[in-house]
Amino acid sequence: MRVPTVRRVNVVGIAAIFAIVLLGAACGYSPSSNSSGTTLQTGGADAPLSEEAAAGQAAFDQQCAACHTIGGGPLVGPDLAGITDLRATDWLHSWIIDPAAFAETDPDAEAIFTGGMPALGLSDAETDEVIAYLESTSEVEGSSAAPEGPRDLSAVEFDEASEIFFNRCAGCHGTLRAGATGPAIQPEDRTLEIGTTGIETILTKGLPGGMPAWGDAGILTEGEIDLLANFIQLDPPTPPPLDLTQITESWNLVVPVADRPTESQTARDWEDFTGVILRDAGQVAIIDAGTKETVAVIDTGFAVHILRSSATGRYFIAVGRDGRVTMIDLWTETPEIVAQVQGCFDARSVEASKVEGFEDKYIIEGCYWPPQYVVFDGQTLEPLVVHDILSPDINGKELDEVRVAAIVASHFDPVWVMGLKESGYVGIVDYSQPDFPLVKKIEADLFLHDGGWDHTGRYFITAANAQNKLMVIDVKTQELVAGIETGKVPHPGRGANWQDPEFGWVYATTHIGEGKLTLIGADPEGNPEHAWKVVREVEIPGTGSLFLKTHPESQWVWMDTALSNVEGENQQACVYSIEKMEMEKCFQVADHGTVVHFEYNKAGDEVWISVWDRDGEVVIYDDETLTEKHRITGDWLITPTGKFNVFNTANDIY
Ligand code: DHE
Repeated sequence: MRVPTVRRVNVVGIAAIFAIVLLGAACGYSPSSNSSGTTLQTGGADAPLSEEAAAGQAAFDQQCAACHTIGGGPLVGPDLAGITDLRATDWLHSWIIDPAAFAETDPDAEAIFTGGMPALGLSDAETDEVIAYLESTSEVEGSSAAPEGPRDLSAVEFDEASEIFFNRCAGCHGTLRAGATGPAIQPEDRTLEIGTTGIETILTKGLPGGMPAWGDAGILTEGEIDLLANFIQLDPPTPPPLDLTQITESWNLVVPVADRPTESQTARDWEDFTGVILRDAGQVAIIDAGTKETVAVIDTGFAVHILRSSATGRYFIAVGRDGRVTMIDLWTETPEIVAQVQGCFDARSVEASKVEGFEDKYIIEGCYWPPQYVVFDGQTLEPLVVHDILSPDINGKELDEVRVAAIVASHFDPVWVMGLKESGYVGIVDYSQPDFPLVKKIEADLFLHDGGWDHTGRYFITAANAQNKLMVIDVKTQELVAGIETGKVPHPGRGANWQDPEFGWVYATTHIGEGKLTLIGADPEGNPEHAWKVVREVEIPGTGSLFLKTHPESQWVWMDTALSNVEGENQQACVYSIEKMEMEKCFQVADHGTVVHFEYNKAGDEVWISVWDRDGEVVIYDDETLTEKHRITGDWLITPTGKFNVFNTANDIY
């Protein structure tokens, strides 16, 4: 019998919600005990189970019981009582092995396949064992009992549940629960059907592919799971708007421009500072990449997500999940906050104006909620304008929620380019025009997430992760030039650019949904025959990759497998050789936490890697020899995630 892999969820929680996208409300992982309280019969009429059926029962408990009961009524999936009378063994076998593939060949399977049930990765023998177990329960009667609906929540409980939802669920499922990276979980089309017990089971035990086991991982208490299970069967609260007046009220100009130094006051090479996000501490550590000394640890607010650099590199701009933007001056003797403002209630992206003549002039923040972007003064963060981005999607479907995903700043034109997640458009904002209008909306695909520039800075390449595609936008002509299927749930971060010995310039992504590095041709002028086509696919030992990185000086490409469910795989880094055009090696970076995200120093001869843990570390490797050079540790290094070198971030080097 296959030993089920240990289901591991980041102690830091939020990361794992990425992978919900893989399966939507798919089934597979289950409680080892019948904690859902449903009737799980074992063999009917007291008959002892055969060895095969007993093995099948264990597999059923592990892989199926989070979604199915036998006689306990429907959960996420149907009650399977009597299933072996209804379907032939061969049919069941093909279905369990790979429902999606089977649905393509069998009309009955096609008629019932909703996309929810995943291939469980069972072998033929294991599948036969599960079927033997199902046969052993053939006398169990199905239940038509309707799932238990929600109880009323008091106002205090409702508020508490809203906050838990915002912190743990909204990032993937959407504030209004319409789905994006994760599936839609609105009452009418999902959660009432699953019912309280089913939802509690899922929240406790998780689902394969990444829905975190919030309960088993000790992140949510039983009480919180009870609140959440009821809350998501009730209509979502309408989140409030945030207009320019309110945003301006939140604005805090800590150090006016006149009081700031006119030249750098530090003897250090501030262009080689690396900002490290300390996610759960709500802080940013600024480390001198030359000396490895920590220059400052700055409070930036709740779950800070990314840093970007102003065009000159003088300012770091942080954005947190609470929508707060923080501007940090690196020219003071010790880096310090000079301005702060809250442009959104929920946000993931921020960027500076970068074209000549507009250096350090403006900042844009993209909101997850409300559906808007906000432009600020690039020296003071004074709010200048707010623009609504709510619209129907590219297929004409009306939407209540559109979130701004990645934003990049062109180095050639006075524009910001941003992915509009739910609507599937790439928007172009012209910051040379009064009022900073959205001048163009280019149809791309659903749901846009992260992305970056090609090596020339002309093409914006972004993941449409629900379509398993990279979308390529020519920012010069403001047109979509390609949509390329790369693999299951591409997640490039900003991506990586290098010259492949055979295909010339390429752009690459890894994937959350499969262990694969995919290279696409990215040289339409020099190598037009390969442009915007998959030119190379390289297996990565481990799935759930979030980030990859290289540098013009490097012969390597580094990648993580941060969301792998296989014990230990989430603590490895893998290195691809550009020269040999193959994976060089994967190795353990740490024996704790989750290994995630890479950044080079300014010279491009060191790679910095985060060990995302309460006892966090930043491990620095020599990029030539691939050997460990330095390890930054300390009580203060709490949950390090993204790292951003000033020079590389200002110049979009990746
Ligand atoms: Fe991120 C980039 C959204 C979870 C670390 N993340 C981005 C971007 C978006 C985004 C839209 C691109 C910004 C840009 O370029 O302008 N991230 C989301 C989510 O919606 C999601 C899935 C769930 C959530 O609720 O936040 C999510 N992200 C995570 C994490 O769990 C990570 C690993 C840790 C954390 O901070 O919560 C994480 N995201 C990062 C990092 C980047 C990022 C480090 C920047 C990568 C880079 O090299 O530029």
